[in-house]
Amino acid sequence: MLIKKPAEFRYSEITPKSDYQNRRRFLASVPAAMLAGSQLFSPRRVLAAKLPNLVQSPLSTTGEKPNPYSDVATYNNFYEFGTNKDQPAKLAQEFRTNPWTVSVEGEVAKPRKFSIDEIMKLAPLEERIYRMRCVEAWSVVVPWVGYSLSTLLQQVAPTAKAKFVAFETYYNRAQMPYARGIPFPYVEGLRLDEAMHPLALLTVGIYGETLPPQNGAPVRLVVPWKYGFKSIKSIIKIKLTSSMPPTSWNIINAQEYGFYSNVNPNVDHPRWTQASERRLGELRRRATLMFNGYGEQVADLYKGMDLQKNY
Ligand SMILES: Nc1nc2c(c(=O)[nH]1)N[C@H]1C(S)=C(S)[C@@H](COP(=O)(O)O)O[C@H]1N2
Ligand SMILES: [Mo]
Repeated sequence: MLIKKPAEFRYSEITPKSDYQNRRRFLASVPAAMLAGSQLFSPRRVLAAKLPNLVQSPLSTTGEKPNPYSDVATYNNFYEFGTNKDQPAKLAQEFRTNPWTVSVEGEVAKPRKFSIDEIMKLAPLEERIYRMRCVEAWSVVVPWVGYSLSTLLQQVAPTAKAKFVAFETYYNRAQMPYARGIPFPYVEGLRLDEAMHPLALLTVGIYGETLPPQNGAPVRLVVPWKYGFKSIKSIIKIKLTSSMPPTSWNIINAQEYGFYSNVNPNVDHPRWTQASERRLGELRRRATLMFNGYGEQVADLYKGMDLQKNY
């Protein structure tokens, strides 16, 4: 059998789909003699490559049809690569996501740096179909690939002092010359019990492939019951803390973006309604669901809290 087992899978060795396609196109146009000894084709970037041995997760949202790949990979918020939705798909293509290390540190007994290969191998990769609802009132359904963030956090043994989890995105002006609009690096945070909830997904792929750069390669968070901005991309640091960490959108405008940012049709954004949304590819607006439809699983996390105040 030629099928690679997960244990042999190397993020650093997979052939990027686009390199492969470019190579075929290029090879067809160049005389063979010119290619001898050429280093042109050693894959230095990973744009998207097939992930082996995916497990279908029972935590998928049932009955929802995923949007086409093109919706998910061309309509993005990733301010490191421009503030317009169509910019990341164009401007993130040279983003180097290999080698990549995620440091997990802070209030933990066993702080540790994980290479991206270690992250990919830590647990069986699951396909989970989740809704994502942006604070800007558009939504999308995506077959994400990953495993529960709790699996990673358990590896480092959080101490009794750990109450929150702070996340940080890689930032390098040289690679991100179009970064605009918000302070960088991008930071986000969750309460520890939110981060440990099985629905919080440490995400390494979409549609059975590695994440394309514009969707937050090589590793991002997806927190399906919160507005999209909580789902931080291209993570390099995860720090467990005793106090509530700062979050990028809250730093810029605390009136409009709170720490919790749970999807809530009853609490409007000061400048627009959160009661409805537009699913990419649809014309008629849909009613937005409390906790984005994940209330049965997550409402207990917020028992007794005033969600008008803790928005
Ligand atoms: N580092 C970083 N992460 C980010 C953002 C960003 O600008 N930078 N945008 C957020 C917002 S506002 C949304 S809606 C989602 C979009 O994820 P998607 O492009 O995969 O749909 O990413 C979130 N994560
Ligand atoms: Mo968003």
